[in-house]
Amino acid sequence: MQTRRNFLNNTAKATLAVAVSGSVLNNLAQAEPARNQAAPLSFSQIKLPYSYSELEPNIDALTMEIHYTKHHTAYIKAINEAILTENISETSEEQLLANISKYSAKARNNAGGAWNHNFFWENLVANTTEPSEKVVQLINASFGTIDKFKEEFTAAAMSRFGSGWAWLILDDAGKLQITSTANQDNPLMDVVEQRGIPVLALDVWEHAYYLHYQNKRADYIKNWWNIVNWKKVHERLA
Ligand code: MN3
Repeated sequence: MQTRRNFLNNTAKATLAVAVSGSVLNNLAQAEPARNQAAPLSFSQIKLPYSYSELEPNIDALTMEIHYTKHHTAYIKAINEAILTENISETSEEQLLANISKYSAKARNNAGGAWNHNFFWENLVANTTEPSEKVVQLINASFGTIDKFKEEFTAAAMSRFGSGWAWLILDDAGKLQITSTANQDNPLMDVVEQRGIPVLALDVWEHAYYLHYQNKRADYIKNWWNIVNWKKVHERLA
């Protein structure tokens, strides 16, 4: 049973959340219905919408299998541990990310790792298709042409030093922008320079490509365009 103090704490948090709900990010964080306060937030791994080998030759089967069953699984396990040991009471994954500065490095790294990979798996498909008219219009409005966008996104992914991610995000003004983050940070977190709603992401950690591409990150990125799920980008912008 909820104590009166907990109830007041939760009410205060809810009031605060409403007070700062001006931005689209906060609206997103509140989109999920409130969870039962007794059940802590728990991350889970999505089922891959393709087999490990289906993205070949662009991403090899062994890389996919290790990436999904070892790396991603470990992030999920660690964030769920951190939620329990740190008594994290955020009510959705997005809300946790939006408040991540309040928690430990373990929570930050693993909440990011858990969320980012689910997001990344969904934006891959065995054979890419042309982006929809709506996606093309939005990309053209921000970058001029699709080719120019690909060039700029590739440059962001190439210039991310060490481990991290490149992102296409929707900013508060409804405009698409390219950004990149270090480690497992993402644009939903309150610790990053450029925040926004992610619509496409590329994992440029070496574990995402090293077996097949070794040091050739440029080749990995070039081939990754062959497996971009533009339908998912369209859905995320809808
Ligand atoms: Mn990864």
